[in-house]
Amino acid sequence: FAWKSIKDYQDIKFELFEGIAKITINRPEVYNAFRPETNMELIEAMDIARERQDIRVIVLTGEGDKAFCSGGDQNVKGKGGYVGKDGVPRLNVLDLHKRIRSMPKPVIAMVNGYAIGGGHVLHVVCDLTIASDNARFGQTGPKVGSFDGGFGSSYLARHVGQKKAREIWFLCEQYTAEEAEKMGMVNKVVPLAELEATTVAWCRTIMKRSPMAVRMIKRGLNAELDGQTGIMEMAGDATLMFYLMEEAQEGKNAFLEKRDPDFDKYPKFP
Ligand code: 1HA
Repeated sequence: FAWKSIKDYQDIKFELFEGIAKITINRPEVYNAFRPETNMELIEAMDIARERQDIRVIVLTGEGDKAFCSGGDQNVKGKGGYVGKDGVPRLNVLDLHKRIRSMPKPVIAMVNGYAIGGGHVLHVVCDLTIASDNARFGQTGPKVGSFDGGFGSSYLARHVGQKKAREIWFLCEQYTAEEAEKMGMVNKVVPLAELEATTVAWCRTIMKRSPMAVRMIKRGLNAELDGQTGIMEMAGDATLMFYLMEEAQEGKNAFLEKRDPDFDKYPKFP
């Protein structure tokens, strides 16, 4: 596939092909572990992908054939978070989770190897996961002095059930791609050589569907778990659709024309 760079970064690659944005964590020497700068770049790329009209689907992956992402970079873990070049400790991968969750376009994890710790949470947060047969999945928090009680546990439990989620977190074992698929946290497993082609094929199918319908389904599925924030995001999209109706335009036009709005002419659906 003829991926074209959208923007150059230090820790990630950000590329486009057809309507697909591919974001690749590019730190293979640490199995694509993230440091604060990595997350800042990922967040910026997600924001650009959200805005751009020529992007319909986002694919998140890791460089090489060893790892998707191995979580927070243990070399820079300090007191209070992962320490960036500015000396400030941060847990800013949580801001990335929020971006993926709120993204009005599907985000697909293309898992090409280890998805471990905070790297496992990243695939959990994505809308879909397509994995290569060499991929391995697992949490490590309670083994290495961390935990993610946010989406990394509650949303995981929605995928695999409460008992399995507790097993994954309490034992910190690794699971094969096949086991992860059986558990319901992976959509499809393919040989590594077919991973990208399969992912692009899935993206192409999604891009044939109605973007607004896909967006509203994502909002609806999120809302159940995301409380007030989930309802707010779904309501925001309802407002967006209302603004597309003549009835909403009439309210604004009447205000600008200093007259009473005439809403009687619009249909009242039963
Ligand atoms: O829990 C959170 C958060 C919670 C709340 C809010 C924010 C959070 C943000 C982050 C996190 C976390 O991510 S905690 C979990 C951190 N990650 C880990 O515990 C995974 C550590 N890595 C491993 O367990 C293993 O490396 C592995 C299962 C992925 C692969 O094992 P393998 O095949 O035996 O390879 P290994 O030799 O261990 O790793 C290859 C190279 O990659 C090593 O470097 P080298 O000795 O060749 O120079 C290894 O040090 C490096 N590497 C792997 N993972 C990391 C790493 N370097 C830094 N950080 C890593 N996470």
